[in-house]
Amino acid sequence: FKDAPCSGTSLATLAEGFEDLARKLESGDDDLRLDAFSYACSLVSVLFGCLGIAFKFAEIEYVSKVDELYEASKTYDTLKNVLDYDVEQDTVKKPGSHSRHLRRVRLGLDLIKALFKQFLLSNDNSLREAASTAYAQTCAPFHPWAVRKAVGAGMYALPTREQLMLNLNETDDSIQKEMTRYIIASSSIIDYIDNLYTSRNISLDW
Ligand code: 1PZ
Repeated sequence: FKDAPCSGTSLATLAEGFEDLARKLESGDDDLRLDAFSYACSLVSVLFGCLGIAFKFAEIEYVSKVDELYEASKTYDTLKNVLDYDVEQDTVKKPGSHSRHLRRVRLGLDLIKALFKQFLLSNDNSLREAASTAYAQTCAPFHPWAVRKAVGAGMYALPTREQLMLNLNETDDSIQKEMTRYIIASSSIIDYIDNLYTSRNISLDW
């Protein structure tokens, strides 16, 4: 995943990646390819460099799951193939299964979406409120106590809003534009993934 074509900032590349996926769905292709999906997910990496050392474990956690899904794309063409295989084997929620990884990566995409939304709602120079709210809305309900505690502690080490914009090489206007693009595009991908589970009678309470 190292050589992403870069037409603008990395945040623009991230937004583009998810818009590409969303366009595929819009054009009536409802069988998303796993390689294309994991490529878009890998573009999130731009954010990790900006978060500081406290979130190194979030990076390791997220990246290893995306990498594993990319490896799986050599065996399974599409997201549906992954779900169908795990349903058949009764391994959807099994630790380490592709369907479980997909669910976890989807949590990460939703966290970023919520974070961008909070970022756009407030002018606070500290990102702690925005990040805490986003985490509470998305991942926290599915994380054990120890993980929630560690994330809470890491929130004190976040960069400021100004530092984040500087790191991402964005202005007030451009960051608003790119975050909005990601929020819209990722929403349809998140809904699509949720539907893969619910349409197979798998609840989303895990
Ligand atoms: C400025 C932005 C600040 C946002 C900070 C939010 C940080 C969230 C940190 C999340 C840490 C996840 C730690 C590990 C969780 C694991 O217990 C679970 C279960 O894994 P399994 O049992 O299936 O092996 N893993 C997950 O839920 C994956 C969630 C990935 C979240 C990655 C964060 C992505 C992006 C943040 C970047 C802005």
